[in-house]
Formats: sequence, C-alpha cells, structure tokens
Amino acid sequence: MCSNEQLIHKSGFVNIIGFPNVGKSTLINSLVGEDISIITPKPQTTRHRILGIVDKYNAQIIFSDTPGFMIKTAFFMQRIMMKYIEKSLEDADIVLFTTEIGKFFISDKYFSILNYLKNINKNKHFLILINKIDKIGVEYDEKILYETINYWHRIFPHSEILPISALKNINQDLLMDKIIGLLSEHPPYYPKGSLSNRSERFFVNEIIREKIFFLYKKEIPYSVEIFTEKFKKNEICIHIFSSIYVERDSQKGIIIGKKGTYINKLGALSIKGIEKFFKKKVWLKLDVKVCKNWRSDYKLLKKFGY
Ligand SMILES: Nc1nc2c(ncn2[C@@H]2O[C@H](COP(=O)(O)OP(=O)(O)OP(=O)(O)O)[C@@H](O)[C@H]2O)c(=O)[nH]1
Ligand SMILES: [Mg+2]
Repeated sequence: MCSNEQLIHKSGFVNIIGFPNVGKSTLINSLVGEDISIITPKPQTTRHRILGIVDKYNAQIIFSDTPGFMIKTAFFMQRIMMKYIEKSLEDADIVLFTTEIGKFFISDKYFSILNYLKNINKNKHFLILINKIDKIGVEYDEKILYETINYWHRIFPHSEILPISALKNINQDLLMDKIIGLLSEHPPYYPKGSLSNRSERFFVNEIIREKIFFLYKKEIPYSVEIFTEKFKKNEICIHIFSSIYVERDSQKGIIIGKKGTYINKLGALSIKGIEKFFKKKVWLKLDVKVCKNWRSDYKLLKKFGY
C-alpha cells in the first residue's frame, strides 16, 4: 500500500535572478543536467527567459534562467530583457536570488534594484545563493564568505542564505531538497520528460551566439543576433541555415574575417556545439546580414523572439 506521502506530487516555478555574470546560467544547467543556457565569462550573456524542467519521482521543478539586472538600458532590447525578469517574478513560487562571493553592491546606483528585491523578498519564498565558493582558498580567504553572508543578511535579515558552487556542484543536493520542501502540492505543469519550453531553433541560435562570445571581442557579441531560417532533421543529420544579424558593414567584415577565416572557425565551433546538444550530425550554413539598429527595432525584435 502507498502512504499519503508517496501520492503527493509537488510542482512549481523556481526563478533564478541576479546581477550579470554571477553564474545564473551555470546554475540552471547544472540543476537541469543539460546545457540549455549559454555561459560565457562576459556579462549580459543571457537575453531571454529560459525554462529548464527537472522531473523527480514525486515533483516537477520548473527553473527559469533570466538576464542579469541592468542598471542602465540603452536599447529597446535591454528594456525587454528587464521585463523578462519582472514577468518571471510574477509566476515564481520560489526566487533564487543568486550572487557571488566577494561581491558587494554598495554604490548608490544599485539602490533601486536592491529596493525592488526587498519587495519581492516580502511576498515570495526567497533564497539567497552565494555562488562561486570554490574560489575559497584560491582567490578568496574564507573570511570573505562570512563577510558576504553578513552583508546579505543585513539586507535580507529573514531570508535563508546558502553558499554554493554551480561550477563544482557544491551544496546542490541541499539546494534541491530545500526547493522541493518549499513547493506546494500540484500536478506537473508540463508533460513529464520535457526539458524546456524553447524550440530547437532557439538552441541553435544560442549555441552560435555563445561561440561568437568566445571568438570575437569588444562590442561584436553584443551587436549580433542569430536567426535560424531552416532547421531540417532527418534520421541521420540536421540541416541548418542560420543568419547572423549585425548592425554595421564593418561588423560584417569582422565576423567574416580575411578570406572567411573567422566565419569558418565560427561554423566549425558551432557545429561541434550543436552536434553535442542534439547528439546528431550537423550540416550548417551561415550567412551575415546587416540590419542597422536591430536592437531598437520593435518588428525585428519580435521576429527574433523578444
Ligand atoms: N569559479 C566559479 N566560476 C563560476 C561558477 N559559476 C559560474 N562561474 C563562471 O562565471 C562566469 C559567468 O557565468 P554565467 O553562468 O554565464 O553567469 P550569468 O549570471 O548567467 O551571466 P549573465 O547571463 O551575463 O547575467 C562564467 O565564466 C562561469 O564559468 C562557480 O560556481 N565557480
Ligand atoms: Mg546567463
């Protein structure tokens, strides 16, 4: 006979928010166990809200990765990115506010965001994660961890603070247990076995964008958007045709490189990443298009899925 406890199924939305580059995407990938969100050493990598779904025997946890908070938004695209955070907070059952060891946000420019967070803190289950604790003994003394904990404790005196390492899986099981403990009884929101709410084309776009972050410098990664025009899968391989949108002719030249060297490198790296993600052979064609000010063009942003 089954006990009541075994019959209970829990489900809910757990949304990861925080400043740029603290490791939000690394955390969702490690919790979900798949590379659903791209990771780079540069800030403002994530542009969309991305769901990652974890099924347990008696629970379904729907994690959301979100873009990092921005103090200033220069483009319409960035304002939409900030809207994703707000929207994600509306449906959140649990908020994982992620920050990192040794980072203190004491300047006045953070005031409005910290106040905004205080409001959320009052109305939601709110856990504070101090990430990158694997840096203790390498980059930081242990006392920096206590200073970081004390700093956040003063801002959110009633919230639990959990030190973690998303990269090295430190305290991950503990975090998962805490999350399941806080979730309410609910049937699964998504069919069991779903990984994400995003399309196959979306993942192709993101993998190519990730490789651009690694290959190109300065403003280039921030000025590009990828649009996959064709995605055809058969039993043996996937045929993909993707366009890289840039803002200026000079950027097109940089993306292509002398005699196509850079775009060839980009193609090879992207194929590797896409093949790893889909576990299939990939044939990829890349094209570069110039579209001035796409980051402020409502119609284009809509086409790109913003
Ligand atoms: N040492 C260490 N580095 C980490 C850890 N988690 C993430 N990083 C690194 O931090 C950098 C940023 O990671 P992301 O996961 O892209 O950070 P993010 O918060 O999603 O960044 P945005 O999308 O730009 O807001 C990458 O170089 C990661 O490898 C961690 O636990 N330890
Ligand atoms: Mg990210």
